[in-house]
Amino acid sequence: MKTIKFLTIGGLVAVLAAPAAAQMMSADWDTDADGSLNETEFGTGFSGAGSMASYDGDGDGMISEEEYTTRSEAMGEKWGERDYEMTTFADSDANADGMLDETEYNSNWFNTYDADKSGSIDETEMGDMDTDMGEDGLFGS
Ligand SMILES: [Ca+2]
Ligand SMILES: [Ca+2]
Ligand SMILES: [Ca+2]
Ligand SMILES: [Ca+2]
Repeated sequence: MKTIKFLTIGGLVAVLAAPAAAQMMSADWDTDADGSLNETEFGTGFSGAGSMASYDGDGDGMISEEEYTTRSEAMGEKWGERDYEMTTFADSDANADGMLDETEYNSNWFNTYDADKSGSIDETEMGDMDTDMGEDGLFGS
C-alpha cells in the first residue's frame, strides 16, 4: 500500500508542475491526442479560451464589421511579422449576412492557423497559435 501511495503523490507533483508550460494550451485542445488539431478540436478550444469576447464589444454574441475593424486595428500593432495574413471581414462572413457568428469566427482563425491548408493544425502551426494566445500575443491583454 505504501508504494501505491508514493506513486500517487508522484503523479500529483507532476500534475502540479504542468502549469509552468501553460502557454502550450493548444496541446490540451488535442482531445484525440493525434498531435494536431482538427477544426472541431480547434473550435471547442478556441471558444473556451474566450477570444471572441475580445472582438464582441457589445457582447451580443455576434461580431459586426465595426467591431471587427476596431479589434483588427488594435491587433495590427501586435501583428508584426507574421507569416500569415489577417483575413478581411468579408472573407470571414461565410453566409454574407453582415455579421460573424462564433462558427464563422472560429473557422476564420482555424484557416488562418492552418497555414498549409492541410485541414489540421500541426505542431508547427500550433506554435504560432500558442504565441498569439500567450501574454504578449494577439489575444493577450
Ligand atoms: Ca487532434
Ligand atoms: Ca457584437
Ligand atoms: Ca455571417
Ligand atoms: Ca496544417
